[in-house]
Amino acid sequence: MTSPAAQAEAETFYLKDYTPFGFEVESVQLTFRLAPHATRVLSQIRFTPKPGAADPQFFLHGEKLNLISAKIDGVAVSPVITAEGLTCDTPAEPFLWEAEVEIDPASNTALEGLYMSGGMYCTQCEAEGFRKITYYPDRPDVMSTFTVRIEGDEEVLLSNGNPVSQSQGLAEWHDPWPKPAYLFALVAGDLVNHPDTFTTRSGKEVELNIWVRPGDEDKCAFGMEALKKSMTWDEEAYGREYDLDIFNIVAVDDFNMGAMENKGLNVFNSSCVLASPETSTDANFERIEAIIAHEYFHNWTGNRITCRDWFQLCLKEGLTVFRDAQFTADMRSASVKRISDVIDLRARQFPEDQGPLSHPVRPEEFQEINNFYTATIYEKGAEIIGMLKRLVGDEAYRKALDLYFDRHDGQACTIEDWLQVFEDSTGRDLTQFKRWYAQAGTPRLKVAESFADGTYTLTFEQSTAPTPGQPDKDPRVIPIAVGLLNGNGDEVQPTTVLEMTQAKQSFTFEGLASKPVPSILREFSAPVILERDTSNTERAFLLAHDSDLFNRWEAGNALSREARIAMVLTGAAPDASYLDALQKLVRDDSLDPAFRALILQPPSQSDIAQALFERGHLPDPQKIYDAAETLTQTLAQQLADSLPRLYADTTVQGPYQPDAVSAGKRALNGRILSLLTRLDGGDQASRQYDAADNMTQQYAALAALLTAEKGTAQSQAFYQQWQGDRLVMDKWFALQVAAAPPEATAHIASRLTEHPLFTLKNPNRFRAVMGALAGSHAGFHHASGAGYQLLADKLIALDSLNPQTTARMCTAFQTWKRYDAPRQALIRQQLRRIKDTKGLSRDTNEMVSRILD
Ligand code: 0A1
Ligand code: ZN
Repeated sequence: MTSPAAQAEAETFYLKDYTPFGFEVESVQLTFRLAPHATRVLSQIRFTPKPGAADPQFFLHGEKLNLISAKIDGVAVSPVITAEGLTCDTPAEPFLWEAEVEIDPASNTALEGLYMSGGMYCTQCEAEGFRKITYYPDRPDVMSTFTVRIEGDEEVLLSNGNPVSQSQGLAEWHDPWPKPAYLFALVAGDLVNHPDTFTTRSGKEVELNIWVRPGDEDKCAFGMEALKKSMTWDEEAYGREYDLDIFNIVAVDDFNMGAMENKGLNVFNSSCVLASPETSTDANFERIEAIIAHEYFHNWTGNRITCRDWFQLCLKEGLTVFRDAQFTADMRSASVKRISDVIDLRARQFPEDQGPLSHPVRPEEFQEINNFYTATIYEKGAEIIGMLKRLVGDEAYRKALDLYFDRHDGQACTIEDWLQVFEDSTGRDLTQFKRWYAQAGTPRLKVAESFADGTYTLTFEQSTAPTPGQPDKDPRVIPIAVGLLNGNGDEVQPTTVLEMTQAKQSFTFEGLASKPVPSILREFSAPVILERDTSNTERAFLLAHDSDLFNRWEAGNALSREARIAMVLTGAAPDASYLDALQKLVRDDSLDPAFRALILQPPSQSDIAQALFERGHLPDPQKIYDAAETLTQTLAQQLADSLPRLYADTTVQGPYQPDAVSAGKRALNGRILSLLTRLDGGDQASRQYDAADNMTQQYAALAALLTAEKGTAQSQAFYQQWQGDRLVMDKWFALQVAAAPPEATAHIASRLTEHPLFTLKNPNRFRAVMGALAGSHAGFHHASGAGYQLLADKLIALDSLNPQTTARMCTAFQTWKRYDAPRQALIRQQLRRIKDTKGLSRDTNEMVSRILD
């Protein structure tokens, strides 16, 4: 156990200190003798010293390993061992390192390295888990081929690459593609598979499998189709083919993240791969399709070309998120995907970028890399690539990517390598653009306009507030997509991309008959906060006429936000023109139902709190909640006459299909049902609950009922029906917390943590309850402080079992400085209590310290 004083001195790693490893790893041969509490791992690794290496020390990472023996060229050696690894004298010539270690997967609750989940063995090595399996230079720039022998009683024994031999109790795998250790994987269990095949465009036949626990085999078909679609899409959109004889996916119940792209052996949180109409909602289906695509796309962007060091994480993650977003846009509706992504960016990345955890997309220092798998690295990283593509154009983007794959295949690269490819293939100088990677914080973009003699001028001013360690910011390159509309709503200037490079810059449009209405930042062409003095009339005009669907939604979103803010600040009634505009859109059958559902989705209460804070008001979570309730109630009443018909028109008939069109209709139908439930006492929702033959409708009905403080019987029935299904039970746990009124949220969450099916050991279950608590704005921030206290209690309890999930959940506190002094005091008290916990993990200590700063 580390003392709090020792934690404060946790080592910080710096990008500027990068030094290559002093040895080449020629080959890795591993043997696993599996046993739950005493697995033996034998390694045979061929090292070649690099002549003239800057760091000639032979250091192998290793944590919590019991070293049984170590040999160099067959002769026993006695390395110097510390908590982080070992060092040893080595020959000046190539040599063979052999070690045997013992590890205890059954006691590994941190779910990093080799662990057990539901009786099966599995691994998670990103970012630094391999060092918990054996001694190794566990850094992404050390790449080697791996041969793996697994000895175990389990029916299925899997590792990376292609199978070499399989027999009872033994399997051997060889991965011909050199890879870093973080992509290593091993799975062993009594699993069943859903098999298929895929023929690549050059005619190579690939065996595909989704491996699951017996009983889950009927939940694999959708994931398999998503995998095949992803393989085809990557060939067509990026010219990338799969490169092994086999591609395995395994579903695991206990997993810290969504999924992991291990070479040829992707490991998935079961919630991100298992799907059936009866147990999964439309949102689950869409997410599963996107995550399968994401992990598959990593095969090129991450695996074939990997990161030199973890500071470059966005190199693989930003690009792969960007690619999976393109895929989803192609498979479903591009504008709906863009709107959903921006909602998510604002909900998760903007608060991070504007608070104490703000960091550059390419950070320059960290203590615990696991804390940097953030919305900034992933989602803002993807936004940067979107901007780059917009600036250079589609064709040049594709050419640059071809060059990237050609030039860097098999390498561990940096952001400099990535940008160089664009510079070389387009002739552009990207020095200023690179600031997007180096500077943290969300830029604000102020807009002013003028019109004279047919010339319309837009003047933009950019600024970024200081962020931790970065007091001053330089202007960035901002692509601003703009269109202009005349007073009839016709487009007089189609979308054009203005390239802003200065702190303040004007752009003119000539030859206009009258002052136009601008549609600025179409498709959300840059991750910035637009500040413009504009009227609700103009917003309503754009909501009705803009040809850019994103900006149409944005106008509606702004109207809704302003209506709520006015209600909170002045107690005003809901804005009538906003309600009118909304009603028109909801009834407009020419619009995509998925888009109409998004228009009906109110801005989150946390967004309203942030907007109030930015305007100099202390957000009162209860008032924000009350305003949201009143607005929804008023909308329901105004739409009262048309709701039954709208409900009937949007009800999808026939057997459930998870396609985007049906899902969009059901999304709208669900919104209408929740409005209807406010008026009919829950009759329609109860009927829907009883008749539902799919989880989307069953869940929507239960959610509508519980939110209206009804549905006790249905909730019990749901429990009876689904108590044996882990993933559905996560929904049951989460929904009760999410639907609770603010004063009861913490109490209900607390009660659920006493439920026999609650466990700290399963991250999905923990997140279901505690994530729902943190996500319930008014409930979590209830003035009693009960929400803060409960979360802190559970984080303290979880930390000694699973530091990674604990640390991630600490982000619930990151917005604390928005709130009033009493709430800040309550939160500070809980953060201090966590920080003072004896033996606190490095992960959690880093997060809490940064949030408190
Ligand atoms: N690379 C995976 C996600 C992942 C990241 C970190 C992990 O442990 C710290 C585990 C998984 C992805 O992007 O899908
Ligand atoms: Zn990823």
